[in-house]
Amino acid sequence: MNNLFRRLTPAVELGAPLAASTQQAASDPAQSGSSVPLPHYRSPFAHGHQMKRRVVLTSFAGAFAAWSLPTSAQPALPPVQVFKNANCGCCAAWVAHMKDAGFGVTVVEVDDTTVARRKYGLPDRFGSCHTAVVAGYVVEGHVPATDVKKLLAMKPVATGVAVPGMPVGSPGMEVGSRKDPYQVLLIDKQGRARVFSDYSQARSSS
Ligand SMILES: [Cu+2]
Repeated sequence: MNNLFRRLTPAVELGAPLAASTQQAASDPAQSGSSVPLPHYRSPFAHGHQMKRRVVLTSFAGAFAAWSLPTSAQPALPPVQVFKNANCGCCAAWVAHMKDAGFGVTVVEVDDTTVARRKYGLPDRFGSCHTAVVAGYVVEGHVPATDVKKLLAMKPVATGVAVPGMPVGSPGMEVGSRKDPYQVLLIDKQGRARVFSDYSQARSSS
């Protein structure tokens, strides 16, 4: 974003029209930072705040155009590989939850997810119904996508995160409005756990 912003600035200073500057960014992957074409974009500032100066207007337009790229074009989310049993319904629901959150998910159907869990070094006591791998981390069980994004942002030295068991109300384990308390655990390389996110405020209504 900063690079794009900086690269657009010279054109702004030369007084390049807004449309030309924006199209240039769109047609040049190196400028836009992506091979996906930018959608036609109109800055809300053009109408909302009636900024007089083209310099400001064009700079914001460039920044917002890059920011408003489709999710698939954003470099932030690495692919997720999920090991699950073909008959696991709540696993499929969690996969859908991750896709809804913008992750690209590859599913590997296996008879026993324990094999993958052990292969990637997550102790069985933190086990759940499916094991996922993303950016070198294990994501075990019904971990909310927001916590996976938090993990990817924090980049801790760890094996991964886990929601042991299958708590009702966690993503993919919805049963009506019932929400049982649970915690997302961060598992370090020695197999020790600490609380990564606490959903114990959740209340069971049944
Ligand atoms: Cu499950």
